[in-house]
Parts: sequence; structure tokens; C-alpha cells
Amino acid sequence: RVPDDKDPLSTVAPYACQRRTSITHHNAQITDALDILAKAAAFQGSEVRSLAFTRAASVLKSLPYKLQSVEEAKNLVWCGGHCQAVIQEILEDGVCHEAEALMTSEQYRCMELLTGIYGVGVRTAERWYKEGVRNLSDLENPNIKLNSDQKAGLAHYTDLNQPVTREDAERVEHMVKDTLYRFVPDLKITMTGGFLRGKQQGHDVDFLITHPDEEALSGLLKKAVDWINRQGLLLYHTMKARSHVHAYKRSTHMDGHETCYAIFALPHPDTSNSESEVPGGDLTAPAARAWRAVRVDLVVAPYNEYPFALLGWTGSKHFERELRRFSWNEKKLSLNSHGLYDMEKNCSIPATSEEEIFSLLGLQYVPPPYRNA
Ligand code: 8DG
Ligand code: MN
Ligand code: MN
Repeated sequence: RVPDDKDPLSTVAPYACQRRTSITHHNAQITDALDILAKAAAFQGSEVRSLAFTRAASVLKSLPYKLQSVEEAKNLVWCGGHCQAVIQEILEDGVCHEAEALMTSEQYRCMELLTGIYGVGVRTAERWYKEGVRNLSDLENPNIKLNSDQKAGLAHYTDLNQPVTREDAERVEHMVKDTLYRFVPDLKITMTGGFLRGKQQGHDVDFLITHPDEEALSGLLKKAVDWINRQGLLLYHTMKARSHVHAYKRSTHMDGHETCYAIFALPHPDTSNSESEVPGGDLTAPAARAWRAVRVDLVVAPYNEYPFALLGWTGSKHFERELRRFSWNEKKLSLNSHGLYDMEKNCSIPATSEEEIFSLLGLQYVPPPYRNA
């Protein structure tokens, strides 16, 4: 069926980066179920099926009204038969039995538990599941080898699975800025990720750091991390050095920016004093401690790559994926967190703001609060 201008449904564009998607929307019950189906498919290693559910959920998150019948969904992009069945079931019964069954299945429960450990991805979790791991205590088995990320993730499991509130994030921001400005007072520091999109809570706090003078950035992360460590507030970190990323690496969200993936001990607001001791793990009951563990990502980008890094680190992950897919499929341009490349002319296209990048792609600017695809 050919969409026409009067059809409100025809306004749903096929790429998430062509749509506005707020945090709150009108079809949460349906998208919650689709998000579970997407996650379960990913847990089963079916990336393609997972993406299909994610796309359907994303379309419904951008709808400006509540779906009243499954008929209305038949005109929507990415809402195929399976998605329509989910919609119908929820509209009729108020629940999606498939999602309910998946969520209570042992595999889903274990995969959720294990991928909740910092440093554990789907593949590792799946291997452990096949080896019989069902609980965190099963990881004490000497046959299970944990890398250092995973050991830290396990040591701080409870705290890291406790949502980071906006108040927490603001206190982390204070700590990060206070530290970084000691070394370079006129740095540009932006909190990115979910909090920039207006989320009230997140799983970590992301920061992007830049300065027009490249010299000001050199060695900065190491100095900052050393300082935080001397305050007794660094629980764990790994540094990723700056690396060259090829323009054709557009299919991944990994980039070559210098990055510190850290776990900070964030002192509680009322108890923060320089004497608060930071032990090695979070085995003490959270209430008895004067701090909580928080995951923090610190990213350093050269000034000319800053708009691309900002666009790349603001998310959501699905919005990013769709931006790259749109750039490549519709414009034959390769977009990543370093720049925009014309592969045919073999040249990079500079930009000084996010607005300019959208405009170069022929897209309407989408402000961060509408990137919750
Ligand atoms: P949350 O933490 O509140 O749960 O949500 P989020 O802030 O949206 O998720 P995130 O996992 O912190 O990721 C934020 C954005 O950063 C997301 O769009 C993906 C992107 N991102 C990573 N790792 C990397 C990376 O190594 N390189 C690049 N370019 N982007 C990355 O998460
Ligand atoms: Mn984040
Ligand atoms: Mn992050």
C-alpha cells in the first residue's frame, strides 16, 4: 500500500535517525515486551532476530499516539508478523506470553545475571552457561577463568547493578571536572550518554573531553586517574590508548579515541570526608559504607573530531547504528566517532558541530532528548 500525506502513519520514517524518539512515549507496554524479545534473541546468539525486534520497538517508541488496534500497526515499517502478534496479544490480554515465558526461563535469567557483570558479554555468558554456571557463586569454580575486568565487575556486582541516579551522575561530574581542571583549567568536558539524552538513571556516567590545543590533552587521562587514585576513590580502571581507526570501520561502535573505563568510589553526599576508607570490594552492606561503586567512561577526542565523538557517544546505541546505516546506504558516506568520509572521493568531510553533521547527511537535526531510539 502506498502511503499518502494524510495518513499519519506515513510520517514514520524508516531510519531511527529520521525520527524523534523521547524517553517516555505512548506504547511502553508493547515496547517493553519487544525489548525483552530482542534481548532474548541476542542471548540466543540471533543478532538478526534481535535487531528486527529492536527496530520494531524503536518505531513504536517514536509513535505520537497509543496504538488502538493491530490494524494500525500493519502500515508501520519494521512491524512484521511476529511484532503484530505481540501487539495483538497485548491489546487483547494485557500481556505478551512469549516475553513472560522467556523472562522466567532459566537461560534468560542466567544470561541476564552473567551479562550484568562488567566485562562479561553475551558470548562469555553463553559459554559459562553451557559450562553449568547458574549463580555468581558458581564463578568461584577454579575452572572458570575471569579476566581483570570481570574480577572487578564481580567484586562490585551489587553496586554496579544499582542504577546510577542523576544526582549520582552530577556528583561524578563534579569529581571529574574538579580533577581535570586541576591540570587544564579551560578543557571542554561534556557529560554524554543517556544522561545527555535526559534519562533519569543509567548504568554508568560518560564524559567526553577535548581542548583546541592537542598538547593540553596529552597524558591528561593518566594524570587525572592518578589523582583520583590518590584520593582513594579509584576502585578499578583500564586505559585504552588512542589508535588509528580506518574509515571503513563503520559497522562498529568501537572507536580509536583514548578512553579510560573506570570504576570510581563515589562518596555518599552526607558522609563525604577525606577519612572515608575505601576497601577493595563491596561485600560490606551498601548502607554501612560511605560510598558506592560507579562505572565511569572518560573519552578524550582531538578538537576537530569532537563533534563526531559527541554524536557517537550520546547514543542511544540503536540511534547510532541507524545513523551509520543511513549514512552508508543513503549517502555512501562512512560515519564514525572520528569523522565522516566520502569513500569514493577518498576524503574526509569536516564539521564543527553536531548540527552540521546532520546537515551534511541531509538529515533534520535531532536534539539529544529525541535520540532515545
Ligand atoms: P546507560 O549508560 O544509561 O545505560 O545508557 P547509555 O549511556 O546510552 O549507554 P552506554 O553503554 O554508556 O553508551 C553510550 C554511547 O557510547 C552509546 O551510543 C555507545 C557508545 N559507546 C560505547 N562504547 C563505545 C566505544 O568504545 N566507542 C564509541 N564510539 N562509542 C561507544 O558504549
Ligand atoms: Mn552511559
Ligand atoms: Mn558508557
